[in-house]
Amino acid sequence: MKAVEVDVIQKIATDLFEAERNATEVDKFVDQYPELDVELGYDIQEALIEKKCKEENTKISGRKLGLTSKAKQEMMGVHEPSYGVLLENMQLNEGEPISIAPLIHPKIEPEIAFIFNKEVKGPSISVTDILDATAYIAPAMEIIDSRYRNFNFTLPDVIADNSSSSRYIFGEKLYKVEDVDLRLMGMVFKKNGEIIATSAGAAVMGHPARAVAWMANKLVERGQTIKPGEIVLSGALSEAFTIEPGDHFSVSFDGIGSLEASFTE
Ligand code: 0L1
Ligand code: MG
Repeated sequence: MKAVEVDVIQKIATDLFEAERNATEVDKFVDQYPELDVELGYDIQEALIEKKCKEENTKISGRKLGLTSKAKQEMMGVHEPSYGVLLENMQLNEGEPISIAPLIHPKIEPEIAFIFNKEVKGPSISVTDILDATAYIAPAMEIIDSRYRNFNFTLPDVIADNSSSSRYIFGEKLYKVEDVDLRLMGMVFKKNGEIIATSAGAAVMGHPARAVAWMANKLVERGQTIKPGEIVLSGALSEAFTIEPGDHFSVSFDGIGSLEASFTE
């Protein structure tokens, strides 16, 4: 890697780290750094995660998929999904009120959590390989919070920003993956008691495990794998909804129960 690239990686990672810490927005970087492509985006994401682990004294707990639905890809003008890293200090506990004060402009989306008990190492990972390595699944919600002004970014920008990761929560009760059909599994998402979205697992790349397989096959290009004990969030089954203080969201899935989250100032 050229010295100038190393400088760009560290500069953008530091700007994104500070933006999150101070809850301030930044402008997308691609205009300033035309060399910013998907690969450089993942280099920056890695540098950002390394910095967060060190300065926030936390550890990697898993991964997340982003931009997995065609609708979201079209909305954001991108042509492929992205992945990001989950850290232990991003996990929220079921039932605890969640303060949005430290966040910039948070949104919430319904997802499925996969909990792995075997390593998954690409290439050529299939849906079946993902299901075989999955110990449990659970209903989940992801709180995303892009550090970019008005969620305005390109694919390399959002990858650098750890795919807008902020917080995540999944149900304490875990379910065996073989007991459900993830593709056909229905989902109802409610805000303050009103239904705001309905969907099924197939909204995530035709099958939520296909999204996870895509990621496993991408990870190996960077010498990485999904590790036993890690959690992977599938990608959203609906659009993301803005969170306001006082909001209460619930997600219910056919066969794997439900999960609730309440937000405060
Ligand atoms: O988890 C997601 O799908 C978010 C990925 C990044 C796109 C966004 O911030 O909306
Ligand atoms: Mg998500």
